[in-house]
Parts: sequence; structure tokens; C-alpha cells
Amino acid sequence: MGERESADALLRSAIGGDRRALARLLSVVEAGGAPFRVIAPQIFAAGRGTHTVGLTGAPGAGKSTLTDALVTEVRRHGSRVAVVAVDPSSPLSGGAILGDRVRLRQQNVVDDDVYVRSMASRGQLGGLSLAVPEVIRTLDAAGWPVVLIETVGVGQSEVAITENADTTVVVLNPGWGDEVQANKAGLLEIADVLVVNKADRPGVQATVRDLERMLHLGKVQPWAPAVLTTIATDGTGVDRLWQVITDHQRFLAETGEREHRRAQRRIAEVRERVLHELTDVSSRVERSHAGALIIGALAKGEIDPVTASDRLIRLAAGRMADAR
Ligand SMILES: Nc1nc2c(ncn2[C@@H]2O[C@H](COP(=O)(O)OP(=O)(O)O)[C@@H](O)[C@H]2O)c(=O)[nH]1
Ligand SMILES: [Mg+2]
Repeated sequence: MGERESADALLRSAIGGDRRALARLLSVVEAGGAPFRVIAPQIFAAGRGTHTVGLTGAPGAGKSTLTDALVTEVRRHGSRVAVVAVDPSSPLSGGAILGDRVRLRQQNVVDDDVYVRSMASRGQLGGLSLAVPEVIRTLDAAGWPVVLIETVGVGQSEVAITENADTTVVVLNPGWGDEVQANKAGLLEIADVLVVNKADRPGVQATVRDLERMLHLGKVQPWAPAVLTTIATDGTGVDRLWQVITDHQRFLAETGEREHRRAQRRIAEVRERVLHELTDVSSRVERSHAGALIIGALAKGEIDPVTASDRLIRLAAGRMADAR
């Protein structure tokens, strides 16, 4: 059986509801290699338009706990739900360590209508930021209408990953100047929904007030980000959170904003992919025999940098032409 056939078969089985096939398919997708590339168009074509919700915020804010509470809430409404837990900062931690952080309650773990996938930045050809949208697409193709994406931190790459979501939920805590930090990190700008989690702790109302004040300073937008409070550990406020998330989904659909955003994201994604692949070709060419000769001549001052780069680009173009 050829690679194409097997990836095809995995996709068919995954679409048919086979979870083990889906897990293997996601590994093929994450690896980003040739078998993935041949089925990428089919995965795209099979997409039905899943609603993606990104949760971001500082480590310890309660994202994982809130994700589990949201899974429970989504299931209460009868919809299937997938969770993608992304850790861009950990190149080495495999699924086991990361998986441990997405600790769903037992009722969700055994639920056939809940699916969890952990991703670390390990081994992908295209890097994690290229793999995440493809993993989401694959879950979409496999019939998961809601995908929650949890990132572990608030760095640049985490924010970029959150931007793959239709609805971005920023999770903060009361007190400690969290709202100021979030503002500095640019989180208030990307938030469709702001959640002050750990509302069982002091300072909730002050934090909510500060956030609302900061939001009002921003420009008027057709969707005004809501500020909500939750206690993720006992589920308080999570029903309201899910309601606001679905309100946002409806807003996006009705205004045409959803398709607009998705199209913009696809364009940004392709730019990143092209850049990544050109960089990849460039470094492979540099390491090739012909490339090393050019670099050697450049190092010795026998040729100038412009000539060296022109020659390397010509080599790269030749390689790419051969590969197609
Ligand atoms: N008191 C309180 N603790 C919470 C709440 N939500 C989460 N926690 C606790 O905060 C800690 C970090 O939660 P976690 O979900 O792992 O945070 P993450 O790093 O953002 O994913 C855990 O010990 C949780 O039990 C809450 O609403 N109230
Ligand atoms: Mg977590």
C-alpha cells in the first residue's frame, strides 16, 4: 500500500468516526511530510466549518480547568467537542507530559464525543504554527463541530496560535495587576471574550472594572468584548461563558466576519508556509556541496555577498524546479 493510499484510508476511517485512525492521521498531518501533502486538499475539501475557540492567558490562570469545564458545558448542549492543547515552548515534552496537563474529568475522558490532542513543537516539518491550523482542519473534516484550543503561555507564538481561532478567550485572574499585564502583552486587543477566572478570590470586581475601563479606551467595534467572571473549579459562570461564545459565533456568521477572518487567516498561513519552505530550501542549499563552495568563496572574500546570494538563489530555484 502506497503512502497516498494509506493516508487516504486513514482520512476515510477518521471521517467515518474511527478515533484511532484519527489519531494516526493527526500524526501524519503534524509531521507535515509528503503523505500529508497529498491528502491536504481532501482534508480541506471535507471541512464543514468547525467553530474554533482559543483560550489564552498566563500559566496558572486556569485555562486547563476552564477548558474541562467548557467541555462539560458543550456536552450538556449535546455537541461533540475536541480539545487541542498546544505547548510551543516545549520541544521535548512528548504527548505524555503535555497530555497530563489537559486533565479532563473522568466523565469527559471516557466520553466518545470528546477528543483531545496535545501538540508540542517537536518534529514538524513546518513548525508548530503551521501544523495547528492543519490539525484543526483535520478535526473539522473528521466531524468535530467545536474545537477548543488551549495554549500554555502568553508568548508571541501562543498569541499567534490563538489567532487560528474564530473566538479568542483571554483568561485572567483577579488582582495582581493582571489586567495591566494583559494590556501590555496585547491580549486585550485580541480578546473577543475576557474571563476573570478564580472569581472565588478577592479583587474580582475591581479587576472587572479595570478591564471594562481599558476596553472602553479602545476603539468602538461592532463586537464589544464581554468581561465575564468564572470559577472554573466548580463551573460557576461557565454556562454564561459558553453562551457568550456562541453569541460571538452567531455574530461572526451573521456579519460575514467569520468567512472574512477565515480567508485572511488562510492568506496569512500561506505567507508563513511559503516563507518557511523558502527558508528550508535556502538552508538545505547552503549545506549542499555546491552551496558550501559558494559560502567558502564568500568567506575567503573571493566573491561579494550579492553575487553569493544570487548564486545560492539560482541553486535553490533549480532544486525547487527539480522537486516539482
Ligand atoms: N481558587 C480557584 N482555583 C482555580 C480556579 N480555576 C483553576 N484553579 C486552580 O489553579 C491552578 C492552575 O489551573 P490550570 O487550569 O492548570 O491553569 P493553566 O495553567 O492556565 O492551564 C490549579 O490548581 C487549578 O485547580 C478557580 O476558579 N478558582
Ligand atoms: Mg494548562
